[in-house]
Order: sequence, then C-alpha cells, then structure tokens
Amino acid sequence: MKRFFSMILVLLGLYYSVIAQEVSRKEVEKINWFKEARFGMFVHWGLYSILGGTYNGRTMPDTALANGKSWYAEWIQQRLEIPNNEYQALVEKFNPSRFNADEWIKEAKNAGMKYFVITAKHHDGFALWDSNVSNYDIAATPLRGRDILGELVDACKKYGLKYGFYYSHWQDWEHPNGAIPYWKPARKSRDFEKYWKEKSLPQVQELIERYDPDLLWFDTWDEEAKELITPARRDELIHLVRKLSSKCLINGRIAMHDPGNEIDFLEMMDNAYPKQLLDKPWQTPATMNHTWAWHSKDFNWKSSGQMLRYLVSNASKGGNYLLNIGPKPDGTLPLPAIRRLREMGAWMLTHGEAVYATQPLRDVPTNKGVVLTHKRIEGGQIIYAHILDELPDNTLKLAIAKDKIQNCQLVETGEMRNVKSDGNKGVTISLPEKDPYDNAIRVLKLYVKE
Ligand code: JFZ
Repeated sequence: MKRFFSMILVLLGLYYSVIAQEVSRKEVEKINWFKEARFGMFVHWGLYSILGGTYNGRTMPDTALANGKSWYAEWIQQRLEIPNNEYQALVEKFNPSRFNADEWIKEAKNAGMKYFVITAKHHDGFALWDSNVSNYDIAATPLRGRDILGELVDACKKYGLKYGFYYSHWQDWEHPNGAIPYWKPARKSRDFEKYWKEKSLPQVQELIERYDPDLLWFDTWDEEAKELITPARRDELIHLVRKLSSKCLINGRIAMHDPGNEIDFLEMMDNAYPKQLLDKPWQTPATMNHTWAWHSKDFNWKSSGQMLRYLVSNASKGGNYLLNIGPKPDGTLPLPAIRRLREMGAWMLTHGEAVYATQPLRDVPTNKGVVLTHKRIEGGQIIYAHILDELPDNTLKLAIAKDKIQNCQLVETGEMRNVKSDGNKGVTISLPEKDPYDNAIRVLKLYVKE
C-alpha cells in the first residue's frame, strides 16, 4: 500500500513538472514570432484623419500658437486648440467609403511585413470599434454597422499576419478624467481613477475579448505619465491582459518611465535607432514622413532606400521596424506610401532570408557602413553582410578566418564571389561593379564552418 502511494506521488510530481515546463515553454514561444518578424505595419487612423493637419485655415505646425510646433496630425485637437464640441462633431464626417481591409493588408503582406498594428483608440478618445463602454465610437459615424477592426483582423488572418492594437490608456481627451497634455492643468490621480475604471480598463478588455490580438501597443512618454500611470496601475493593466489572453504581447510604453519586468518588448522613441544590442526584444516605431496620421501638407517623405537601411540596421541589432502609414479620410493609403511599401517589398522579396529570423552577430569587425546578421545551421552558420554604403575599392573586409569560409555569394543573384585572405586573421571580398543608378542594398552570404 505504502509503495502504491509513493508511486502515485512520483507520478503526480512528474505530471506537474511536465505542466510547469509546458507553461514556461509557452511563455517563451509567444514572443518568438515577434523576434523573427523584423518588419511590421503601423496605422494611425481616426477622426483626425478627416482634417489632414489643417483646421479653420490653420495648418500644423503653427508656431503662432504656444504649443503648435508639431507635425503630428493626430494631435490636431490640442495643437490647434479645437474646442471639444467642434472636434467631436467630426464623428458625423467619418465616412471612408473606399476603405478596403483586404487591400491594406495585401499591401502590408507584399511589402514583407509580418504584423499589423492600428490605432483602436488614440489620445482623442475615439474608438474605432463599436464599444459598449463609450458612445464616442464608430457607431456614432456614418459607418455604423461596419466592424472595421474585425475586417482588418480577418484580412490579417487570411494573409498570415499577426495583429494588434494601439490603445491610448493614459491620454484621453474625451473622458472628463482622462490625461491631457502637460500644458493644461494636470488631472488628479483620484479623478483619473474614474477614467481608468470606467473607460481604459473596460475598453482594453473589450478589445481582447472581441478580437484576440497578438499584441497591445500602449503609449506613454517620459516622466510626464508618472503621477497617473503608477506601478500599481501599470501592473493592474498588465494583469488584466494576462488574465484574458495567453498570447497577447505588451510593449514597454505601457510605462516608458518605469516599464518593470513584466512587459514583453521594448519600444524605442519615435524614429530612434539604438546603437547597441539590448537585453529584451525591441522595435522602433517609425514614420515615412513627419506625421503619423494623414497630413495633406507633409511632403517630407523618406526614401525607401533610407527606410530599408533603418530596417536592416535594426535587424542587425536584434530589433524590429514598425513602419507607419496615415491613411486618408476616404480609407485609401497615400500613393507616396504605397510606392515606398512596394519598393521595400521588392527588396524584401529577394533579400528576406537575410533579415527574417536572423540574429545579431557580435564582435566581427567589418567595414563602416556594413551591418551583419546571421543564422545558425548544422555544423556552422550563415553570415549575411549588408552593404549599406559604397565600399572603398568596392571591397568588403571581414574578420573571419579564410579556412572557415566554405563559399560566398550575392544573395539576390546567387553569383559566387572570391574570398581572399587579407594576410592577417580576416578576408577581403570584392564586389562586382554596379550600375551607378542602383541604390539597393547588396548582401553577401557566407557559409562559415564551426
Ligand atoms: C506618441 C503619440 O503621442 C503620437 O501621436 C504617436 O502615436 C506616437 C507613435 O506615439 O508620441 C510620442 C511618444 C513618445 C515620444 C514621442 C512621441 N517620446 O518618447 O519621445
């Protein structure tokens, strides 16, 4: 009998250790897609898109106003001091008759993007889904009856993209107790609690229960959020997300001033590119021009070559690139944005293997203007050298011993290149002459033995 019980105990012990392993394996796995994805689409779309950066004859930035120095068109209500009732009346005008979720997500897919994040609610407080918690939502617009977030989620599933929502959990300019910009009288924590319990937490719950997102993108910046987004509130929100979803990732901007240890990945500042490797997975949210939301007079478009260089440099440091689009009020994507997506997608089509699911490579000196990624394979590794700038003598230098390199080729064409010892501990590889008008990033692929 005794033996029987100890057998049972041993079996139970085994069972629970297997379960525990299973749980921690899941924890690790849920971030894996993010670590491999490298490239995602961000979308800022809401009532502000209707105005496109201009209201009543004033265009952003408008330096005649004390706080008017911003291009961010989604901030128009505050930057151009539009009264609440006037701004909120925009709900009547939100009628994107040409919106087609399939077309958006197909563009993202063809650009080589692996995930999609849209502003479910930005600082203005307007919800892009039919919310039970607030009437300031899509159901108050001519689009009532349509579930545009649902349509986007379905398209993401169809094209195999992960998806998530930007949710402004701190700033909310509609709820009387939500946070407002620093140049206005600050909300008291006691009052903010009402907004927190009445709108912020319940809407996050709605988003998870209705759409089952792969990530939530919360937003704060610096010390300004400290008084209202306390560690207790931060943890309350994290626990809510964890309770409702076993897969949903949480970004560091949930409390930029003090993200704690429970978040899943770090969010850089806007258009900020770290120089060093980081401990946690991370991404840079980036704009194609100055603004996030549609701004009809922001012509400061970056080139696709420049943006690919940001993407590849981030990949070489283990980070992702979340590239933003501000769709127009009719629901279409701006043509300059589509052109850039397609150019980037064309490069990703031929060079994706050097970007997705690669890792940073430490301590291998090479030329300035060259970044490296690598992949482990049986018996060794593949190293990718991304050549971002012109090289002196059109020749790459790499500190890898020659006898370890099995072969070297250009990724796009497969053309083999000769590897020469540099007479020291490294090699040199000369590149073919290139068409002077071609500014694409060339990538060399090296098979390297252990
Ligand atoms: C925030 C938003 O205010 C903005 O509208 C946009 O959604 C962007 C993605 O995020 O803007 C920020 C947030 C953080 C910093 C700057 C702008 N920051 O930390 O420097």
